[in-house]
Amino acid sequence: MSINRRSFMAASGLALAGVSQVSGRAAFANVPEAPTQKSPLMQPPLKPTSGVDYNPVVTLNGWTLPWRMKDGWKEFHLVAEPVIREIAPGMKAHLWGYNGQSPGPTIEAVEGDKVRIFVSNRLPEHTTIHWHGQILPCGMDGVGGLTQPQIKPGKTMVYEFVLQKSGTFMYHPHADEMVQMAMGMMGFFVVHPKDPAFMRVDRDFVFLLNAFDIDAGSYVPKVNTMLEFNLWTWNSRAFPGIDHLVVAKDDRVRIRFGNLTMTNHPIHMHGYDFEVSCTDGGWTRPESRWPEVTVDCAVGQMRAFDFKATNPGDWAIHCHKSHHTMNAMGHDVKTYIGVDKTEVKQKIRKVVQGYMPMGSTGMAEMGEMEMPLPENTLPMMTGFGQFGPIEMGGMFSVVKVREGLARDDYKDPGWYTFPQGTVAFEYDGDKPAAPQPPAPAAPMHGGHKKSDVVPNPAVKPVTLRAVKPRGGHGHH
Ligand SMILES: [Cu+2]
Repeated sequence: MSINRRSFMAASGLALAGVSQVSGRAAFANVPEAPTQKSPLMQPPLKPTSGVDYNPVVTLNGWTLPWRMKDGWKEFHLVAEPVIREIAPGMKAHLWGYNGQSPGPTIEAVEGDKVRIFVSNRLPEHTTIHWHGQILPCGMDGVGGLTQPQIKPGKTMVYEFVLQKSGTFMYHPHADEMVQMAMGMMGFFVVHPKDPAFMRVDRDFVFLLNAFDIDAGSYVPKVNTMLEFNLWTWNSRAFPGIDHLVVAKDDRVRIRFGNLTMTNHPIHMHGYDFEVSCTDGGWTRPESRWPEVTVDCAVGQMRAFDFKATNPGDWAIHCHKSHHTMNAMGHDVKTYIGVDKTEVKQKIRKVVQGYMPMGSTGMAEMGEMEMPLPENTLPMMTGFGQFGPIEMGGMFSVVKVREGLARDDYKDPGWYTFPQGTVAFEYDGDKPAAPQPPAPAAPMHGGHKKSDVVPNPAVKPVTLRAVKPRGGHGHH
């Protein structure tokens, strides 16, 4: 693990003053180290070495914050600070985050734990942290002005609470929220059950849905944007920069996410049906669950779904809003489908050298186009799979289910090897199994007009029956 340790005390002589102001406990010998993470790639899960056993989560393109035990308290140290985050290879953003990254590190603990979280502020303005979903004393809730004074630049404050229940939580500032969340300040917080067998899974992935508005060629998000974001990200990463979710066949798998953007995201996974097992309010009751293949996550919500990985393959997982699987530029491109742009093109070329009209037959051509982009800008549709361009961006990744992976093996296994004869194939006119186009003038009341139908031994005759609509709710 590439964690650089540093002593925050060495860097800030103000830390202890802040501590004693808030908690009244001047007796701390020191604050815990605040590890930082520079790599934007998934770090191995942090296994518990003492106390209750649990299966640690894996943070897509992220890491888990180490802690120390001190007199029965699990102590963590978050440092709010400016960070540089690679959104995907080829683009870096200047964000705010925690301990070197946006999002901040995942906090993991166990139901019943006493946690003490030091928060040091290295931002140019004050901040706080709200522990979204946690049941805690009001004064630990982190709402600046309402439940505590804000944490001034250079100061450290301490939050202490007992983890009342297990589940899926997150943390984020409750101070100058619009700016601080638009800049990427957030993190995941998982509390494992006291009973190691309860709701246990073999692989447990977590990520936060976030969004940025970064102009082509620039580095800093526009913080006043309300709706027109141009980068839709998971853990501040856009496809093809998002880690794949690597799973061994027959694993019990959980995928958890929380939404800190300004709009909802229907998260869709291919190849499986699944059930929502947990929200930020707690575990769902078994009798409340129903099968889904898409689960909507509204603003400020969290969802976790579970499935058994019985079906090997490379399965897409993505937001189902198609604008959210595009990178920047997507919304500025005009619709040209069906337009003959020859004349327009010549006129524009007189003004803009090398102008290339796009999309008169659709925009798929952009998936493989190599065109000059402004500095620090991701292509709108990108990424290559084993069959060609994937034509995606934004909130898209791949669940890779493979046979024979070792228990903690999260390495990218490469593209799926499809068993022979299981991939959609081109019709070449000689293969009898390919479907026939429907007969154009087939009567609607049973049977085919014999003269129109080409007999095909592989296709069973179909009887079409027109059903009269019944109005109202007469559908069954
Ligand atoms: Cu979305």
